Amino acid sequence: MAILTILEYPDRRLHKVARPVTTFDDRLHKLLADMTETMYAANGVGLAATQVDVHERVVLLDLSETRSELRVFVNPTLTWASPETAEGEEGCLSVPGVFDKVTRPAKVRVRAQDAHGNEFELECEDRLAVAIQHEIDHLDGKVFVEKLSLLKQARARAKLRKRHMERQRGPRREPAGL
Ligand code: GNR
Ligand code: NI
Repeated sequence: MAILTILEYPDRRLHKVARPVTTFDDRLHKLLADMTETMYAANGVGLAATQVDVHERVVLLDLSETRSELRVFVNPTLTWASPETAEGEEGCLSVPGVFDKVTRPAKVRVRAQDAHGNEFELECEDRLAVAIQHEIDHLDGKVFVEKLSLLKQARARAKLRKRHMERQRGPRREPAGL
């Protein structure tokens, strides 16, 4: 197992559209193991392969308090979305430090395959509905900040660029005195 590097916004690789998985082999299982370790190490409730620069349609979720209810979604698609919407606070491991409200369909039905290629369908509401839609967006090259106003998007980019700069060269200090 290995902890993978999570891409951070703004990064053009976060906008690549992921390809469907066609082979449920050891290579996929190694990716799932590495993504699982990466998601838990980062304390995320979900992770899409796009975020670790693997552009295949693979998503993990674990919404449990105890981090013991891992769900694997390979090739997930929404088969239904409720006309009713709900507003929820979202964050993203690829946009650290930015949290904001996003409006999405309140309930969705998701069709996906498990690690062995077996199909299943799941009805999702509440946090599960938010999280699975957030992750499927990643596979389609979309990051949640793109649902915010242009002003908030610009602020998020500025905040992340500052963070990246400071990480490279160390934080700038205010001049001493006065
Ligand atoms: O850890 C995460 N928390 C979260 C909170 C509200 C809505 C969506 C999420 S997903 C996020 C992990 C992540 O970035 N997945 O892509
Ligand atoms: Ni995310």
